[in-house]
Amino acid sequence: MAKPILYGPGYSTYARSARLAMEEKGVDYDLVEIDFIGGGMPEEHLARHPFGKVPAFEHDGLMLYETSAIMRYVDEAFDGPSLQPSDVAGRARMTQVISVIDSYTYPRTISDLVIQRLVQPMLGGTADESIIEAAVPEVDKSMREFERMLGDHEYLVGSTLSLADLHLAPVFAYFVDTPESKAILESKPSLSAWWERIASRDSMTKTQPNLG
Ligand SMILES: N[C@@H](CCC(=O)N[C@@H](CS)C(=O)NCC(=O)O)C(=O)O
Repeated sequence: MAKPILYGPGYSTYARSARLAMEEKGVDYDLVEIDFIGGGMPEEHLARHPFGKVPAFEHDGLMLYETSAIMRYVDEAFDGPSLQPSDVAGRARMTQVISVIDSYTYPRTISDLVIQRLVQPMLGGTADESIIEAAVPEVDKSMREFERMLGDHEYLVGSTLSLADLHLAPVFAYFVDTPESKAILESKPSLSAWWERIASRDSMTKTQPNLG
């Protein structure tokens, strides 16, 4: 089977989720770095992703974009441990968590909090505190929901690692670097324990972004 190619920068949370799926499956892949900070999305990448986002994926003549589609393809097309629950309810829960992350968690945690608190200062700008102030209660709402979903389980969907955990992990990796995460996580022991469990996986070490 041909080696898959992932197009996306090492610093992208969505690209990292797709890479985590490949690492967890033991799939050998090539990463083609697409840098969009500063100069915007390179023109040639729009042929792979008409909406101008990363990542995009290529395998055996198949071109795909949208991270959840890429991750499911990776899980189903390659050997290795299954990353989706075997029962219908479990798969529905996994889809629910992924949709929550895409619709509510990523926009407030990354697009608002992380961009303002971590990225703006890195680029020489100043954080817009009003954006952060508005985002924090919404970030907390996502995190409360993950805490509830985890309950006494080790992973977001029961006792086995799934694509839901891999979808959230890269978002979390940036979130915990914000000072706001401390107060939010203080009251969430299951989520804090989940993060320690996930952060120590080899797949996370291998996909650690190099932020210079
Ligand atoms: N729905 C897309 C979202 C991907 C996405 O938002 N990627 C971010 C990077 S993590 C991006 O491309 N940002 C560039 C931009 O918005 O200009 C997916 O699931 O793959």
